Amino acid sequence: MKTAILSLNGIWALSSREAGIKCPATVPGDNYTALEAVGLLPDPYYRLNEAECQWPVDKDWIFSRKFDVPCELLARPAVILEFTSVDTVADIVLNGHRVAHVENEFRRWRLEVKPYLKARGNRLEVRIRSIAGAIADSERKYPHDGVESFGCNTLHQIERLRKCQCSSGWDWGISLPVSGIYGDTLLFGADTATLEYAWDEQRHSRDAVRVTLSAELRPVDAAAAGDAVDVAFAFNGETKTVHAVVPRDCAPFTAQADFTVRNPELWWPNGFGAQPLYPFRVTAGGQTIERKIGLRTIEVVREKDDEGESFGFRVNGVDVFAKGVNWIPCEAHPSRRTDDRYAHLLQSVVDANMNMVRVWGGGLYEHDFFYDECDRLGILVWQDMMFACGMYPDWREFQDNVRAEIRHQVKRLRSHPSIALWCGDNELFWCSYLTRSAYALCDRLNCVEKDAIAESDPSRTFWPSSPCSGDRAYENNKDLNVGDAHLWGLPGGDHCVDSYLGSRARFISEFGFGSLPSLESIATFAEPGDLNLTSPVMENHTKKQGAYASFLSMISHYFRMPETFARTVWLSQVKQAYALQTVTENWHAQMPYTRGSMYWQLNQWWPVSDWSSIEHNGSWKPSHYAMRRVCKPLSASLSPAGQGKGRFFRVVWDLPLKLAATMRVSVRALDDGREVASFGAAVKFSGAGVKTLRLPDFTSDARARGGLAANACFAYAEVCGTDGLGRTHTFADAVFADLFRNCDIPDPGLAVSEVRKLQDGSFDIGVSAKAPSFFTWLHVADDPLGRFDDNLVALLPGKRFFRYRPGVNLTTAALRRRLTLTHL
Ligand code: BMA
Repeated sequence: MKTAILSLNGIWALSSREAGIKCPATVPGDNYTALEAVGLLPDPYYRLNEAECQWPVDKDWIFSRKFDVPCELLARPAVILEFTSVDTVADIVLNGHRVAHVENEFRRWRLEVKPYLKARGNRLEVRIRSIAGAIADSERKYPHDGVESFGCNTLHQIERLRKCQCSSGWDWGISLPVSGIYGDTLLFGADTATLEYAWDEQRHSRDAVRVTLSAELRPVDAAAAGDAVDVAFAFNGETKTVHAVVPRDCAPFTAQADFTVRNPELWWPNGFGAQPLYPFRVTAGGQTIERKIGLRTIEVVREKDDEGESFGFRVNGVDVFAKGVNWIPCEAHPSRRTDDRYAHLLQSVVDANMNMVRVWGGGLYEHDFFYDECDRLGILVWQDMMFACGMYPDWREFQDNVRAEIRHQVKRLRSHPSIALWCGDNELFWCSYLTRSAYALCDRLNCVEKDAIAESDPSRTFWPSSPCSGDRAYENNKDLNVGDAHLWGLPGGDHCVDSYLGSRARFISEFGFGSLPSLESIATFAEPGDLNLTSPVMENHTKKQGAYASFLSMISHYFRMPETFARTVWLSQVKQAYALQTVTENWHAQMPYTRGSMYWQLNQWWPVSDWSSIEHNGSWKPSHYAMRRVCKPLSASLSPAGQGKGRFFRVVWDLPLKLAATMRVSVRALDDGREVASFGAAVKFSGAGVKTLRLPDFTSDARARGGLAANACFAYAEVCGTDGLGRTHTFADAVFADLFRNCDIPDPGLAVSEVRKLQDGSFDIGVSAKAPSFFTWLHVADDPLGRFDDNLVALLPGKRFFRYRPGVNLTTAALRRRLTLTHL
């Protein structure tokens, strides 16, 4: 917030001389959204339209507008023109004067423009160089070898531009190479200095936290040297004013004030406690920054042991198993990255009992709202710097640009309690074919990042790359006993999960299994005639070569071949859920050797077949419900068929509390669910841990199956426990003794027995089953934001209630009409 602010958001004009185009454009916004709105581009997501939407990449674009300036603003000693983000290479021209040349979507631009302003009829132009042209300009200027893409984006050498790297396509992404102006654009007045950033540092002792608040100021011009600025810090009921003096060299300077919070209420990750936030405000020269901080310590713990070195997060002294997911930008059109979308996706993370997201390096340093929500919800953030899967330049100008970008982003974000770690990039060093010179190139960039981060936020760990093994040890990233790991391409991993169950790593920051989007999502981009996996439209809506073949391979390994397109779609989602759940359970049960697992990926950039657990329209895929189950604080798993190590029942408890639980496994007949054998035990935890119990192996031992054939039974495992705070935790799931496809699974005769609308608008839905039902899937048509309390579950014969919270207003009759039940 700044006094005497003039917002320049709103309707601008967008033009391209070469293309002979002039149309309105909303700022903040992008050229694609503007061109689509006036019919100059078709909907790029529909059928094969993507190919017709590539021409804007060759055009220069001008965003322009007129404005008047109120006299009180013009009367200030300095008037600053601020752009939160300009994408990407552009000249900023005010009343015919070029006031800046900018080359980085991830930097904020603050330009002193008072000399060029007048009271009425100002004209501001942002002349954005075509993306292809900007890359070509750079190639002419720096014709170095070395810059390279590892095959993910369609624009050759987009690595030369500091722009969202996936904007020209990824192995899940449409190529939508936008240009635009994002975030707020405004003018504000300043006297001596601008207030640039504000952050906190904390020192925790037994009953108190000492909080040092800092503000960074930048003198408006050289004449300000020696001038004084009063900087007021308001925090925790106190205000302290610091009289700061502009240094002689007129460099940016810092003012600080100390506070003590007694009996602090600590901030915890989701599941471990509450997220109290303490607001603070810094005011200087009529400018204000407001933040909310959380009081907590966070460490990345790396301790040598017999097998290598541990890797995990410790918050307020408590080890937190990271149950997380990777985040990509939530929409290809920057204009559609709305707060509602962020809120829904991040709420879905905590509703699925997760506590960490990784902001992946091929996308964006996210909007402020994203981090505010993570703070509020207790989601730890693994924050990559925005470099992914490529070889980046190392010439001086590029390095300086990167240094300024990182300083800005880290100082912008460092007061967020949710941010757990800064990471240098995504997979720059991972590719085994890196040559020595390429390696050295990456290393030089990494050193620039490391220094810029150390200087901007010494309080957090800098992790060089994901994956890697530590400081300048990125080359060692194949050693799973050290650092973080991306577990892709395990032998046979597209076919079944067995190779995953035989592997382990300290911290799995990526692994994943793909699926098709739901039929409802497919209907947004395809016509009935396109509904075939190898149709051109369906092929265009997967960007990973061979994806459908691998889906079919895994489907046919576990399940009987689907006979319809609809069944293929659904089984692709079920196999994704099954694989994610089984693998996550397995890693989770290796705690504390393994200290975190983050699957690839939460969300979608457009409607596509990819690895996400939430669809583009916000609806939860079966896999999101499965993750919600396995990420509960108390979970259990039976080592699944195919592992060949006998039978283990593993109970995992995540919280630093006592827990007394009982487990029960019943072996039941597939045809009617009758119990033929059972095993039970009591388990006690004194804190987080894993208990492993050996059971008779019902896959190989017919007695343990009560004489039933392996393909005629299943095991139903249940755990119920009470924690030290008196709360009850439950978990239940079914496990087969044979592959699903080998079993004759009866028709469970599912029926909706009743639907009751509750006062708050949600519904209780009774579902009855005559025989056991597996992967029971409830779906309400045309309500993507609606949510069940549980889904994709095994049902024993009888009746079970599900709670549904609709995303739209529904009558009971409408709900009944729209509700469908599916099963294996
Ligand atoms: C990774 C990511 C992405 C990619 C994903 C799926 O390793 O870092 O670059 O989209 O796998 O292939």
